[in-house]
Order: sequence, then structure tokens, then C-alpha cells
Amino acid sequence: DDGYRLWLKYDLIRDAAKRTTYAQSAQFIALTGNSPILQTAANELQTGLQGLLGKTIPIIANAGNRTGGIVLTLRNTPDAGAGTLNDEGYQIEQRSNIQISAKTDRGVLYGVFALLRYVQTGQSLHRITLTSNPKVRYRLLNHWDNTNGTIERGYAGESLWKWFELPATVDSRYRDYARANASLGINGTVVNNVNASARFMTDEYIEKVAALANVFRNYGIRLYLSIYFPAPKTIGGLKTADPLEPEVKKWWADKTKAIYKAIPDFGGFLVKANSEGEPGPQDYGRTHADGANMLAEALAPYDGVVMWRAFVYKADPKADRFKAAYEEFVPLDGKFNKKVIIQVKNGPIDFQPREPFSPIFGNMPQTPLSMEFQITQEYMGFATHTVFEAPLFKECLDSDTFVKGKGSTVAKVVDGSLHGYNVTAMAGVANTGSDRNWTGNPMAQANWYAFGRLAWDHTLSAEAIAREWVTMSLTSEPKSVQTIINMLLKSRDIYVAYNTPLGLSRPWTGAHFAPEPWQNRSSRPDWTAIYYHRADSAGLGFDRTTTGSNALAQYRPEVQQQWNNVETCPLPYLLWFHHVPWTKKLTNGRTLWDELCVHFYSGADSVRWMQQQWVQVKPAVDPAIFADVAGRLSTQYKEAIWWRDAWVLYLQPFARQPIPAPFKKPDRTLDEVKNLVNIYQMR
Ligand code: BDP
Repeated sequence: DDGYRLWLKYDLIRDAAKRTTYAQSAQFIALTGNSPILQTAANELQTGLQGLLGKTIPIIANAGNRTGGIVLTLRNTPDAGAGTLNDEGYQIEQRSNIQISAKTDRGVLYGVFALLRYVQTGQSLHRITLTSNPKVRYRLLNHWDNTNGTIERGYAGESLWKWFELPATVDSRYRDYARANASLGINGTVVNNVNASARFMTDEYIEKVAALANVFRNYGIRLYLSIYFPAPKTIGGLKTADPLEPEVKKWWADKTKAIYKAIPDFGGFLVKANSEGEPGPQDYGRTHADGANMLAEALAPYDGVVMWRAFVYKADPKADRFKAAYEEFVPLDGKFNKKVIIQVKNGPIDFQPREPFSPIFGNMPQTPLSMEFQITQEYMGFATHTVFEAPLFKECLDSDTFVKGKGSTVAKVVDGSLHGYNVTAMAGVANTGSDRNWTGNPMAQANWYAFGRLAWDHTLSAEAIAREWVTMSLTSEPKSVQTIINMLLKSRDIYVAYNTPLGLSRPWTGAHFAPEPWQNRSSRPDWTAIYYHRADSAGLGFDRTTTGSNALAQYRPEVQQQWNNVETCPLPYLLWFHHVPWTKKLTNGRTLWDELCVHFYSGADSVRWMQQQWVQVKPAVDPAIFADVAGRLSTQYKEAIWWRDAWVLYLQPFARQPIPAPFKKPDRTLDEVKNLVNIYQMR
């Protein structure tokens, strides 16, 4: 198995009796109504059942008096049954037939995938009754793909989009990409990098992306583009890109019109502006709101939105980067056009393996906020380390902001229920590429899966998501399923333990892969590692209490209380908020130094444990996938030790403490580790 089919394997169910039972309720597929998406839904159901049950189920136009089939229906007029459905929700009910009904064809498509998931995970269809609505409206992948085929922070090959061949040649893989996303309920995709090329606004590229949109449309997926803010200058020939200049507004209005002509269901723009060197409205003395609103006005005649990113931080040597996005965006609350969604990374810094939730969540009650997660493992071992991200996503979504009292979770901010808005969104930076198995590491498919499922329903548990994914993708043998779930659920904490335990963050430079806690030189202080961990002879960690940067003040008092006392701060967040003396006794009785060592050493050892778990499932999983993952785990083990040694050897001279028993001193020197990293960074 080369992994290409992802979780949509549709292999024959081995148990013949089970097949017969399913087949009794799937004697035909009746499709009333017609639209390309409904056709997609019927075809997908037919293909899926053909694989699972080993027979071709006929698609008929009308069930008439027949029973024992599956009926796909659109209910445009709300009735008792569909009353609780939103535009993309579905209802599945078994009466004399299994009815899959929805208000829109997309809802029907999502219902079909839900039914297939039921069968794929071995659940009974008898008397099935299921109603499901997506909790957020815009559920998007963000691809950081460039015109030359490379992917920023992509670890699974080249871009899926073959720009040189498009629009004349349309790779069949685009369709499989769309299927996979639709099966999760993802309904939009930004195809190009947030560090955007202006070329995407040229006629040449609009034609190319339109060819992609034509494929995606049949799966209910709308295409979006990242824009380069100064495009009116660079490709439009204007002297300025000032968002308040009439000629600039006109340029964007005309451009938007041209895009909608080519792509009538175009989704809108994603914008990275005045961030990490990208130009933006501030270059003209304007605000983020001025920039975003100008684009929103260009989109006014159409059903499109602006997703404006809040990932900003100025190069101020005295500033705490943690506070930057909040400081720039919170004052703008209420100043954005209705079509603007502010897209906020889950944490205040940058997709670290563990971050507290961004304090922007909850603090812009008048502005829809989109959650931006990073699926691609930029900071989590690329495609070699196995890190299941659902626990990370959940940890953030379930965090309580307390802005409207207890229970004001980040998820409720994002799904609009806390502040009562219905323009809601979640975005995941994609981990897909041209590798045959899409994600490089077969286990990383689970992260794409988890993002999609949580964007649909953030109340799903990480365990439930893992169970679905493992059962559909790897094996249905119960003991092995449990072993893999167990391993997945622990994998993120294991990574954190050897990489950034106790609230450490960002111990690296450009590549974001090799350990470099010693890295102290860069064009900006906040692009060094020492800026973040602040190791010195007194202790370790970033003081963000009132004696330090006071970033904690950006949270509600109840949240501050959880974190602002070094005596009671939960250990996973300790060094995010405190500069802690090396010999300080922590809540569990160990000193900081000893506790760090426990994490580094046991983290690395736990990768061994993961290897042992994986060996146990060998008989139950496909040999090629088994070998692929086993190989990656052995690399991960080597690299976990590398991380452990780098941290321990680098921190020990500050801590001036022995490595506690039973751990053994690394059998290499700090210089040797540094040298390894230098060689790694060479070209
Ligand atoms: C950082 C990445 C960089 C992205 C940036 C962003 O290293 O490649 O461009 O995030 O999100 O983490 O804009």
C-alpha cells in the first residue's frame, strides 16, 4: 500500500456476514435532484460501497416504492426533519430506506461521507439516526505553495499544483485532493503561499487557478488566493498601493471582478501584511483595518471574504513578541468591514509544540476570529517525527478565556457562539505535497484528518479522531488499533519532552529543525534562540509577569491566576511565564534542573517506547507502511537524543548542577553537537 488512498481506502470488508448486513440496507442509491455535487455524492457512495461490499450498487433516479436502499435528498424547504440543519449540515435516518438529506448538495455530500465512515469503521446502520452541522462556516486548508513548485515549510515533496502544466493539463490528483478534503468537510483552499507572489493576480495565473477551481467545485470546495499587498504597483503599474487611494481601490475592484469572471464561486483573499518583511498598509501610514476594508469593498459585489492575518511582530529589541499581535489588533476591534475575518495563530508566538492560547481570542468581540493551526510539522520534526496534533488543537480550542465567565472557551470564540457572529472560520496550514502518500510520513495523514474533523466539529475528542483515522487508514484489528491510538495520543507530549519541555520555546534558527538553543546572532533579537529561553546563571525562562514583560495582563484575571504564580503555575507552561532559578523546587518536589533532565531523557526514551509499540502492530498493518513508519521512528529516536544532548550540554554550564541519576552524561561534548548542527545547516 503506497498510502495514496489515505482514509478513503474502501477495502473489502473481510467478514462476509457483515457485508451481507450492510448490503441489505444498500440495495440501490436513489438520487433525486441533480447538480454536479449531488452527482459527486452518488458516485462517491457507489465507489465506496463497491469497494467495501464488493458489489456495484445501482444509482437510480427515484426510489418509488422500493425499500432497502439509500436515498439522497435535497430539502430546500425546511421541514420538521431538516429544521435543525444549517446550510451544510446533514441528516441520516433509517426508515424503509436510509435517507441522507440536507438543505444543500454539499450537505448531502458530507452526509454520504459520514455514512461511508460509519461502514468503514464497522458501525451498524440499523436504525441509524444522525444529525450533524459544521460548527464553523469556512473550513480551509492554507497551502504555502510557490509559483516555482516549492512549498514553504513543506516536507512531502513539491507542490501538488503543477503550475507549468496548468491550465491545459489538469492532473487527476487534483480531484483526489478534493475528495479527501470533502470527506472531512473542508470547503475551501488557499492555493498559494501567504508570502505571496503578485503573479497570482496576473491573467496567466488566474487562468491556471481557475482550472483548479473547476475541479474543486464539484466537491464543494472554493478556491481562495493569498495576495501580495503591493500588487497594484508591481504588476499594475501604479505608483502606490496605498489602500485609501482611489486608483488602488479601483485596481483591486477590477482585479476582483476579473477573478470572479474566471471563478464565479471564488472564496476570497488571504493576506499577510506588515509581517516579517511583507509590505502592507502601514507602509503608507494606514492601519490593518484600512487595508482589509479596502479589499472587502472590492469583494462587496460577491460572496467572498477577506482573511487578514494577525501574525505580526515588529523588530523592537525591547518588546516581548508575545504581546505584539494583541497590541496591534485588539485596538482595531469594531473597525473592520463585515466581510473581514481576522486569522489568528493558535498561540501568541508561532506554532510552537506547546503554547498558551493567543490572548487575542476573546478580546475582539466585534470581529470574527479565525483559528489558524499549522498542520505541516514545521516545528514538530518535519516529516520524520511522529507527532499527532489533535491533542495540541484540542488543548487550544478547549482553553478557557473566561471573557464571559467560566466556559468561554477559545472554541466558542471561533465558532461565533460566544460573541454571536456567524462568519466563522478555521484554517490549517497544509502538510500535503507531491509525495505519493501526500504527507511524507504516513502518520502525518492523521494530522490532516484531525484538522478537518475538528474544523467540522471541535467537540470531537482526540481519541475518537485517532480511532476513526487508524481504523480507516491502517488496520481494524482491535488490539493494534488500541496500540496505535495510544501511541498517537502520547506522541505530542513525547515530542515536547525532548524538544521544548516545561514551556520552553523556539530553540532554533531558520530551518526550524536542528537544536540550536545557543543561537544568539540574527538580524533581529527575536530571531535568536536565547531571546526565548533566557538561560543565565540565575535560571531559565521568560518572565511575563508584572516583574517582567507583563504579557499576562493580556489575559483575564482568572487566566492570569492560573499562570502568574511561579509556585502554582502548571509545569507545562512554567517557562512561558517565569524565569525560574535552577535549584527551585517545583510543585512535584524536583528542582527545575532535575525536572528538565527528566523530560529530556524520558522524552528521548519514549521514542524507543513508540518504536516498540509499532513493532507490535506489524502483523496488522500493510508491510510497506509498516516499514516506512519504522524507518522514520528510528530516525526520530536518533534525533530525539540529539535534542536531549544539545539541551542538556548547553544548559548545564548555566545550571552548574550534575545530571541526576539514573541518567547518564551524554557521550559527546557540546562542541561536537554544535558541529553536527553546523554541518546540518551547510548546503
Ligand atoms: C513562520 C514560518 C514562515 C511563515 C510564517 C507565517 O517560519 O515560513 O511565513 O510563519 O506564518 O512560522 O507567515
